[in-house]
Amino acid sequence: MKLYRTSNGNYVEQDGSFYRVPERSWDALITHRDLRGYLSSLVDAGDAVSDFASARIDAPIGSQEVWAAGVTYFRSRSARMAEAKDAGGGDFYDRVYSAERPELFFKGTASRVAATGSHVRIRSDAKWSVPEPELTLVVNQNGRIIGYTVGNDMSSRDIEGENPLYLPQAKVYDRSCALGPCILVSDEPLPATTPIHLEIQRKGVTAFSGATTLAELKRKPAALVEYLFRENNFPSGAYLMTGTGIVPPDSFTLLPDDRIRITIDPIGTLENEVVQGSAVHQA
Ligand code: DO4
Ligand code: MG
Repeated sequence: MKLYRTSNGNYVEQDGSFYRVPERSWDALITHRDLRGYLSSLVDAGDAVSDFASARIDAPIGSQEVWAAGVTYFRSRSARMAEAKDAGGGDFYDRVYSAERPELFFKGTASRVAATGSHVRIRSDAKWSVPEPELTLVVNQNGRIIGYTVGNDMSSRDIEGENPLYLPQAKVYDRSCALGPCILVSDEPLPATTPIHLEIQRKGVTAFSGATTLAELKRKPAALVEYLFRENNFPSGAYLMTGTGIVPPDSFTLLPDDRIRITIDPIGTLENEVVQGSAVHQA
């Protein structure tokens, strides 16, 4: 079952049919004591609607904070070590990859998050920008994973590589995060075979494509959530991006008008166009 937040309100989708969700508060849905049961009852009532197609899909987020885990794939560890070598920071990434405590950082709130079909941004003071395609956990107020969405942790690699202490500037800025298109509502862990695909189109041609699977994710999603909820309360729940396993070659940087497509099969495709500068602040 997939849950969508749209300009017409919330919908649940099952097997290609859409049903209206009377509960309009996204926070109330994420903190519902039995979200799956509630949505199933709407599907079972059988009142499919046809107006979903005319709605704009919004980012599936309310007042939740978005956090991110880093260096959870070997590919990410190697890329960060290389980019931070001159700054003497390479060793940190190696150490955090194998440490018991994961790297977790704050990524943003709804105002910085782009929906599918809207724009993500690259910084004007960055020369080396990449998307990071990441399975994103939807976690309720009790620390229980209730679903999954597709995430893009936009990153400025030159700023991050110059000094690891610049990480918040490399990672957190307007439209530096995209989530969507929906939440796959499920209490079950996703299989290790779950594929994650990234494709970047430039002027209609594929400029980069890559893939990984959850088998390459070094840490268990539940263990990442356990660390996030240590000493932190999230009364409306939280989103936790699980890190990237796909890093384009060092010669690659995003450019304005590039189209980024991230697909995680049981969830869907998150698609965004890239802009630079302040022209598009909120679409
Ligand atoms: O340590 C820097 C960020 C790592 C990250 O965002 C990732 O591995 O996905
Ligand atoms: Mg990342």
